[in-house]
Amino acid sequence: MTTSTEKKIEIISTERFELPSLPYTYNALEPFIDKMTMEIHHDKHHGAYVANLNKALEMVKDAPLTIEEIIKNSSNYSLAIRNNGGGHFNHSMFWKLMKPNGNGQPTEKLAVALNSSFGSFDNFKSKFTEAAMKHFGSGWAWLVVNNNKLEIGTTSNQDNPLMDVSEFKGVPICGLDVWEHAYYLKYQNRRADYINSWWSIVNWNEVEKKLMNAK
Ligand code: MN3
Repeated sequence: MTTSTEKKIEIISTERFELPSLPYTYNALEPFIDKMTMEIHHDKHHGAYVANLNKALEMVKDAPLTIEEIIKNSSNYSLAIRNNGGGHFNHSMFWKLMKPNGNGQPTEKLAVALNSSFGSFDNFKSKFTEAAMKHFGSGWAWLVVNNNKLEIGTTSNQDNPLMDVSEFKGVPICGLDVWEHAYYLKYQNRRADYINSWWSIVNWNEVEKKLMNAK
């Protein structure tokens, strides 16, 4: 017990944050998201957020050990920590929010919550799609729990609704990366086609799990 605790602290203090592995292979989300996009997005983009976050944290004395603490208190930190910490947090969540061979339908408890907030699953999808389409430039579209209600909104760059600096707030239970790096190789400028494809690979079990945890 003591040994494993010591070991854990040692790992955190020397390496801070690590790039998590994808929960599936690079080509698992094809044809909706192609292998090369996943390789570059995960290894290069997410990899760079982790490396740059660790570098920026070297300057911080007594930085928190969890990414959640850093995100929630982002006003205390530099812009580099806000951007790269957000990048690490958002992408770690994003990979798990997708899965191969999804059936496109929400799980039971989630469907009830979506129906009660948005009238129907289709209405939720069209409102979320609209928010993701209308977001200008780089950022994320989110489904959040805020004061026990489900809400849709967006953030710019790598901001997250949990950040104290974010205008749109809540506990995110689903999120879509609308940076061009997420879709440009396959979809070029066609963000609408990317969003439409993404609905086929949403991991609704994960969204429901996050909904239950947020309550
Ligand atoms: Mn991205």
